[in-house]
Amino acid sequence: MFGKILIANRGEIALRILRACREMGIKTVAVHSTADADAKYVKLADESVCIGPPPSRESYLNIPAIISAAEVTDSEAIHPGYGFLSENANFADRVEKSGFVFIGPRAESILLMGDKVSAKQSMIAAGVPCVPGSEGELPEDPREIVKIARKVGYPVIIKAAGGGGGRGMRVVHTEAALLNAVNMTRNEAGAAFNNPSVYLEKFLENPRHVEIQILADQHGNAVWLGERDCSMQRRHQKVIEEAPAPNIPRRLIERIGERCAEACRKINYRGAGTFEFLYENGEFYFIEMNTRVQVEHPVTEMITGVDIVQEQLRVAAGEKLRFRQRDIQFRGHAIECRINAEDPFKFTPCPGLIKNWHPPGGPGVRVDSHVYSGYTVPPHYDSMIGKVITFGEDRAQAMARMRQALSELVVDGIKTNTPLHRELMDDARFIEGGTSIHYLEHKLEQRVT
Ligand code: MV4
Repeated sequence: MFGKILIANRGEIALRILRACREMGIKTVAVHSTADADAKYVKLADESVCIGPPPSRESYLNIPAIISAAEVTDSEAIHPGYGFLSENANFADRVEKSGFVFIGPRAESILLMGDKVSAKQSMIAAGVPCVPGSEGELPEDPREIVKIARKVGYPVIIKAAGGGGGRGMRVVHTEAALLNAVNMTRNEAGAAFNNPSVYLEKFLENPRHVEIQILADQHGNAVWLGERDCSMQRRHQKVIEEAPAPNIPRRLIERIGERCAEACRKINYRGAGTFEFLYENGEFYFIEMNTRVQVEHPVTEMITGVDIVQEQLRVAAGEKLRFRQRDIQFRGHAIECRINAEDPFKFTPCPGLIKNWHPPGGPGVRVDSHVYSGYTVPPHYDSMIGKVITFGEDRAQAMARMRQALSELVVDGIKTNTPLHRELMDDARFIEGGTSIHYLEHKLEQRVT
């Protein structure tokens, strides 16, 4: 196992990685911008290095500064967390070429999944069900494009190969609008991702977002750790996640999970990863794969007992997975509420001084947060200040514990989205379970403020 690693991230995930290291006896190096000099995880780390001024571009995205920090501290490996450089194949490559281990997949896996056309092609080849559409990128010939769309049937969606996470997409309802939409998406994709390649899919009108967590080692072993329902979202930002996904037949999930694990073996994947699916009318359709640890990984940890960050460290160090699929047992239900420093009605960011922070506690309650009373949320980064996760023997108990946890949570001095979470825990449709990706946005439109 590594003796010392560098954590190339900030906020709650930096603290989460630090905790995993401490438990395993691994020394930690925190890197931080000048805005984060007083952060809790910086003080808790064995060493720290300032890597630049507040803007991410000059600090948390500054590849030479991060690699230099690893060199001067004699770190053996770099954990990228989520966001920032976590899915940057060039970073992974430069880390490894500089003699450090990148705690994540090989650069070529990041590249393969970063291009949504090659990702989808590799999943079709591996037997993972995908949304029907153009097999590969759309051709230049307009008549061919019209033919493909007719065969798929309207509505269709045009997506940029270099996009993902909701960027570079356009829904098309009629043949009259098709070619113009393809051209516009191509132009935007060329400018935004430096890659004009686009593909076409059947547009699913009211799906749920259900994803499968996997873990793979460097010895050809891969397991799936169940699914998460992340349908409660606004503008592609997840708000609540839960595991397992309510009201989906177990046999179906098991079949899909096995396919994902098998796909990992086929592409020689290493590390933690997430297969994103749309789920509609009893069918799963693969859309994208994420090659990083995700914000919502704790709900999977709660129902499996697996520490995903520790397993990332173990497989990166070359160890074999310590469990087989049959050793993975799912128990109970977990829900995560993302706590953001934002206006609960207008969703504008609200950085500033937290005068009082009282996190909840008690049985089945986990809080992953780096903040404390007297902490100032800087304006330069993501507004998420922490996550409240509850576990219960069943969904009703997890929700009851979340209601209690949210009623105990105090964040004084700044606005947060806690009132929205309290409202959602009493929402009849959410309580029923299985709301679609559009539910929250529709609900917010109707909300009188
Ligand atoms: C779709 C779709 C409907 N049909 N693809 C948005 C983010 C990106 N990961 C894929 N996205 C979508 N792809 C087809 N063929 C609807 C969405 C989508 C969405 C997906 C997951 C979570 C939230 C979403 C919000 C709007 C649209």
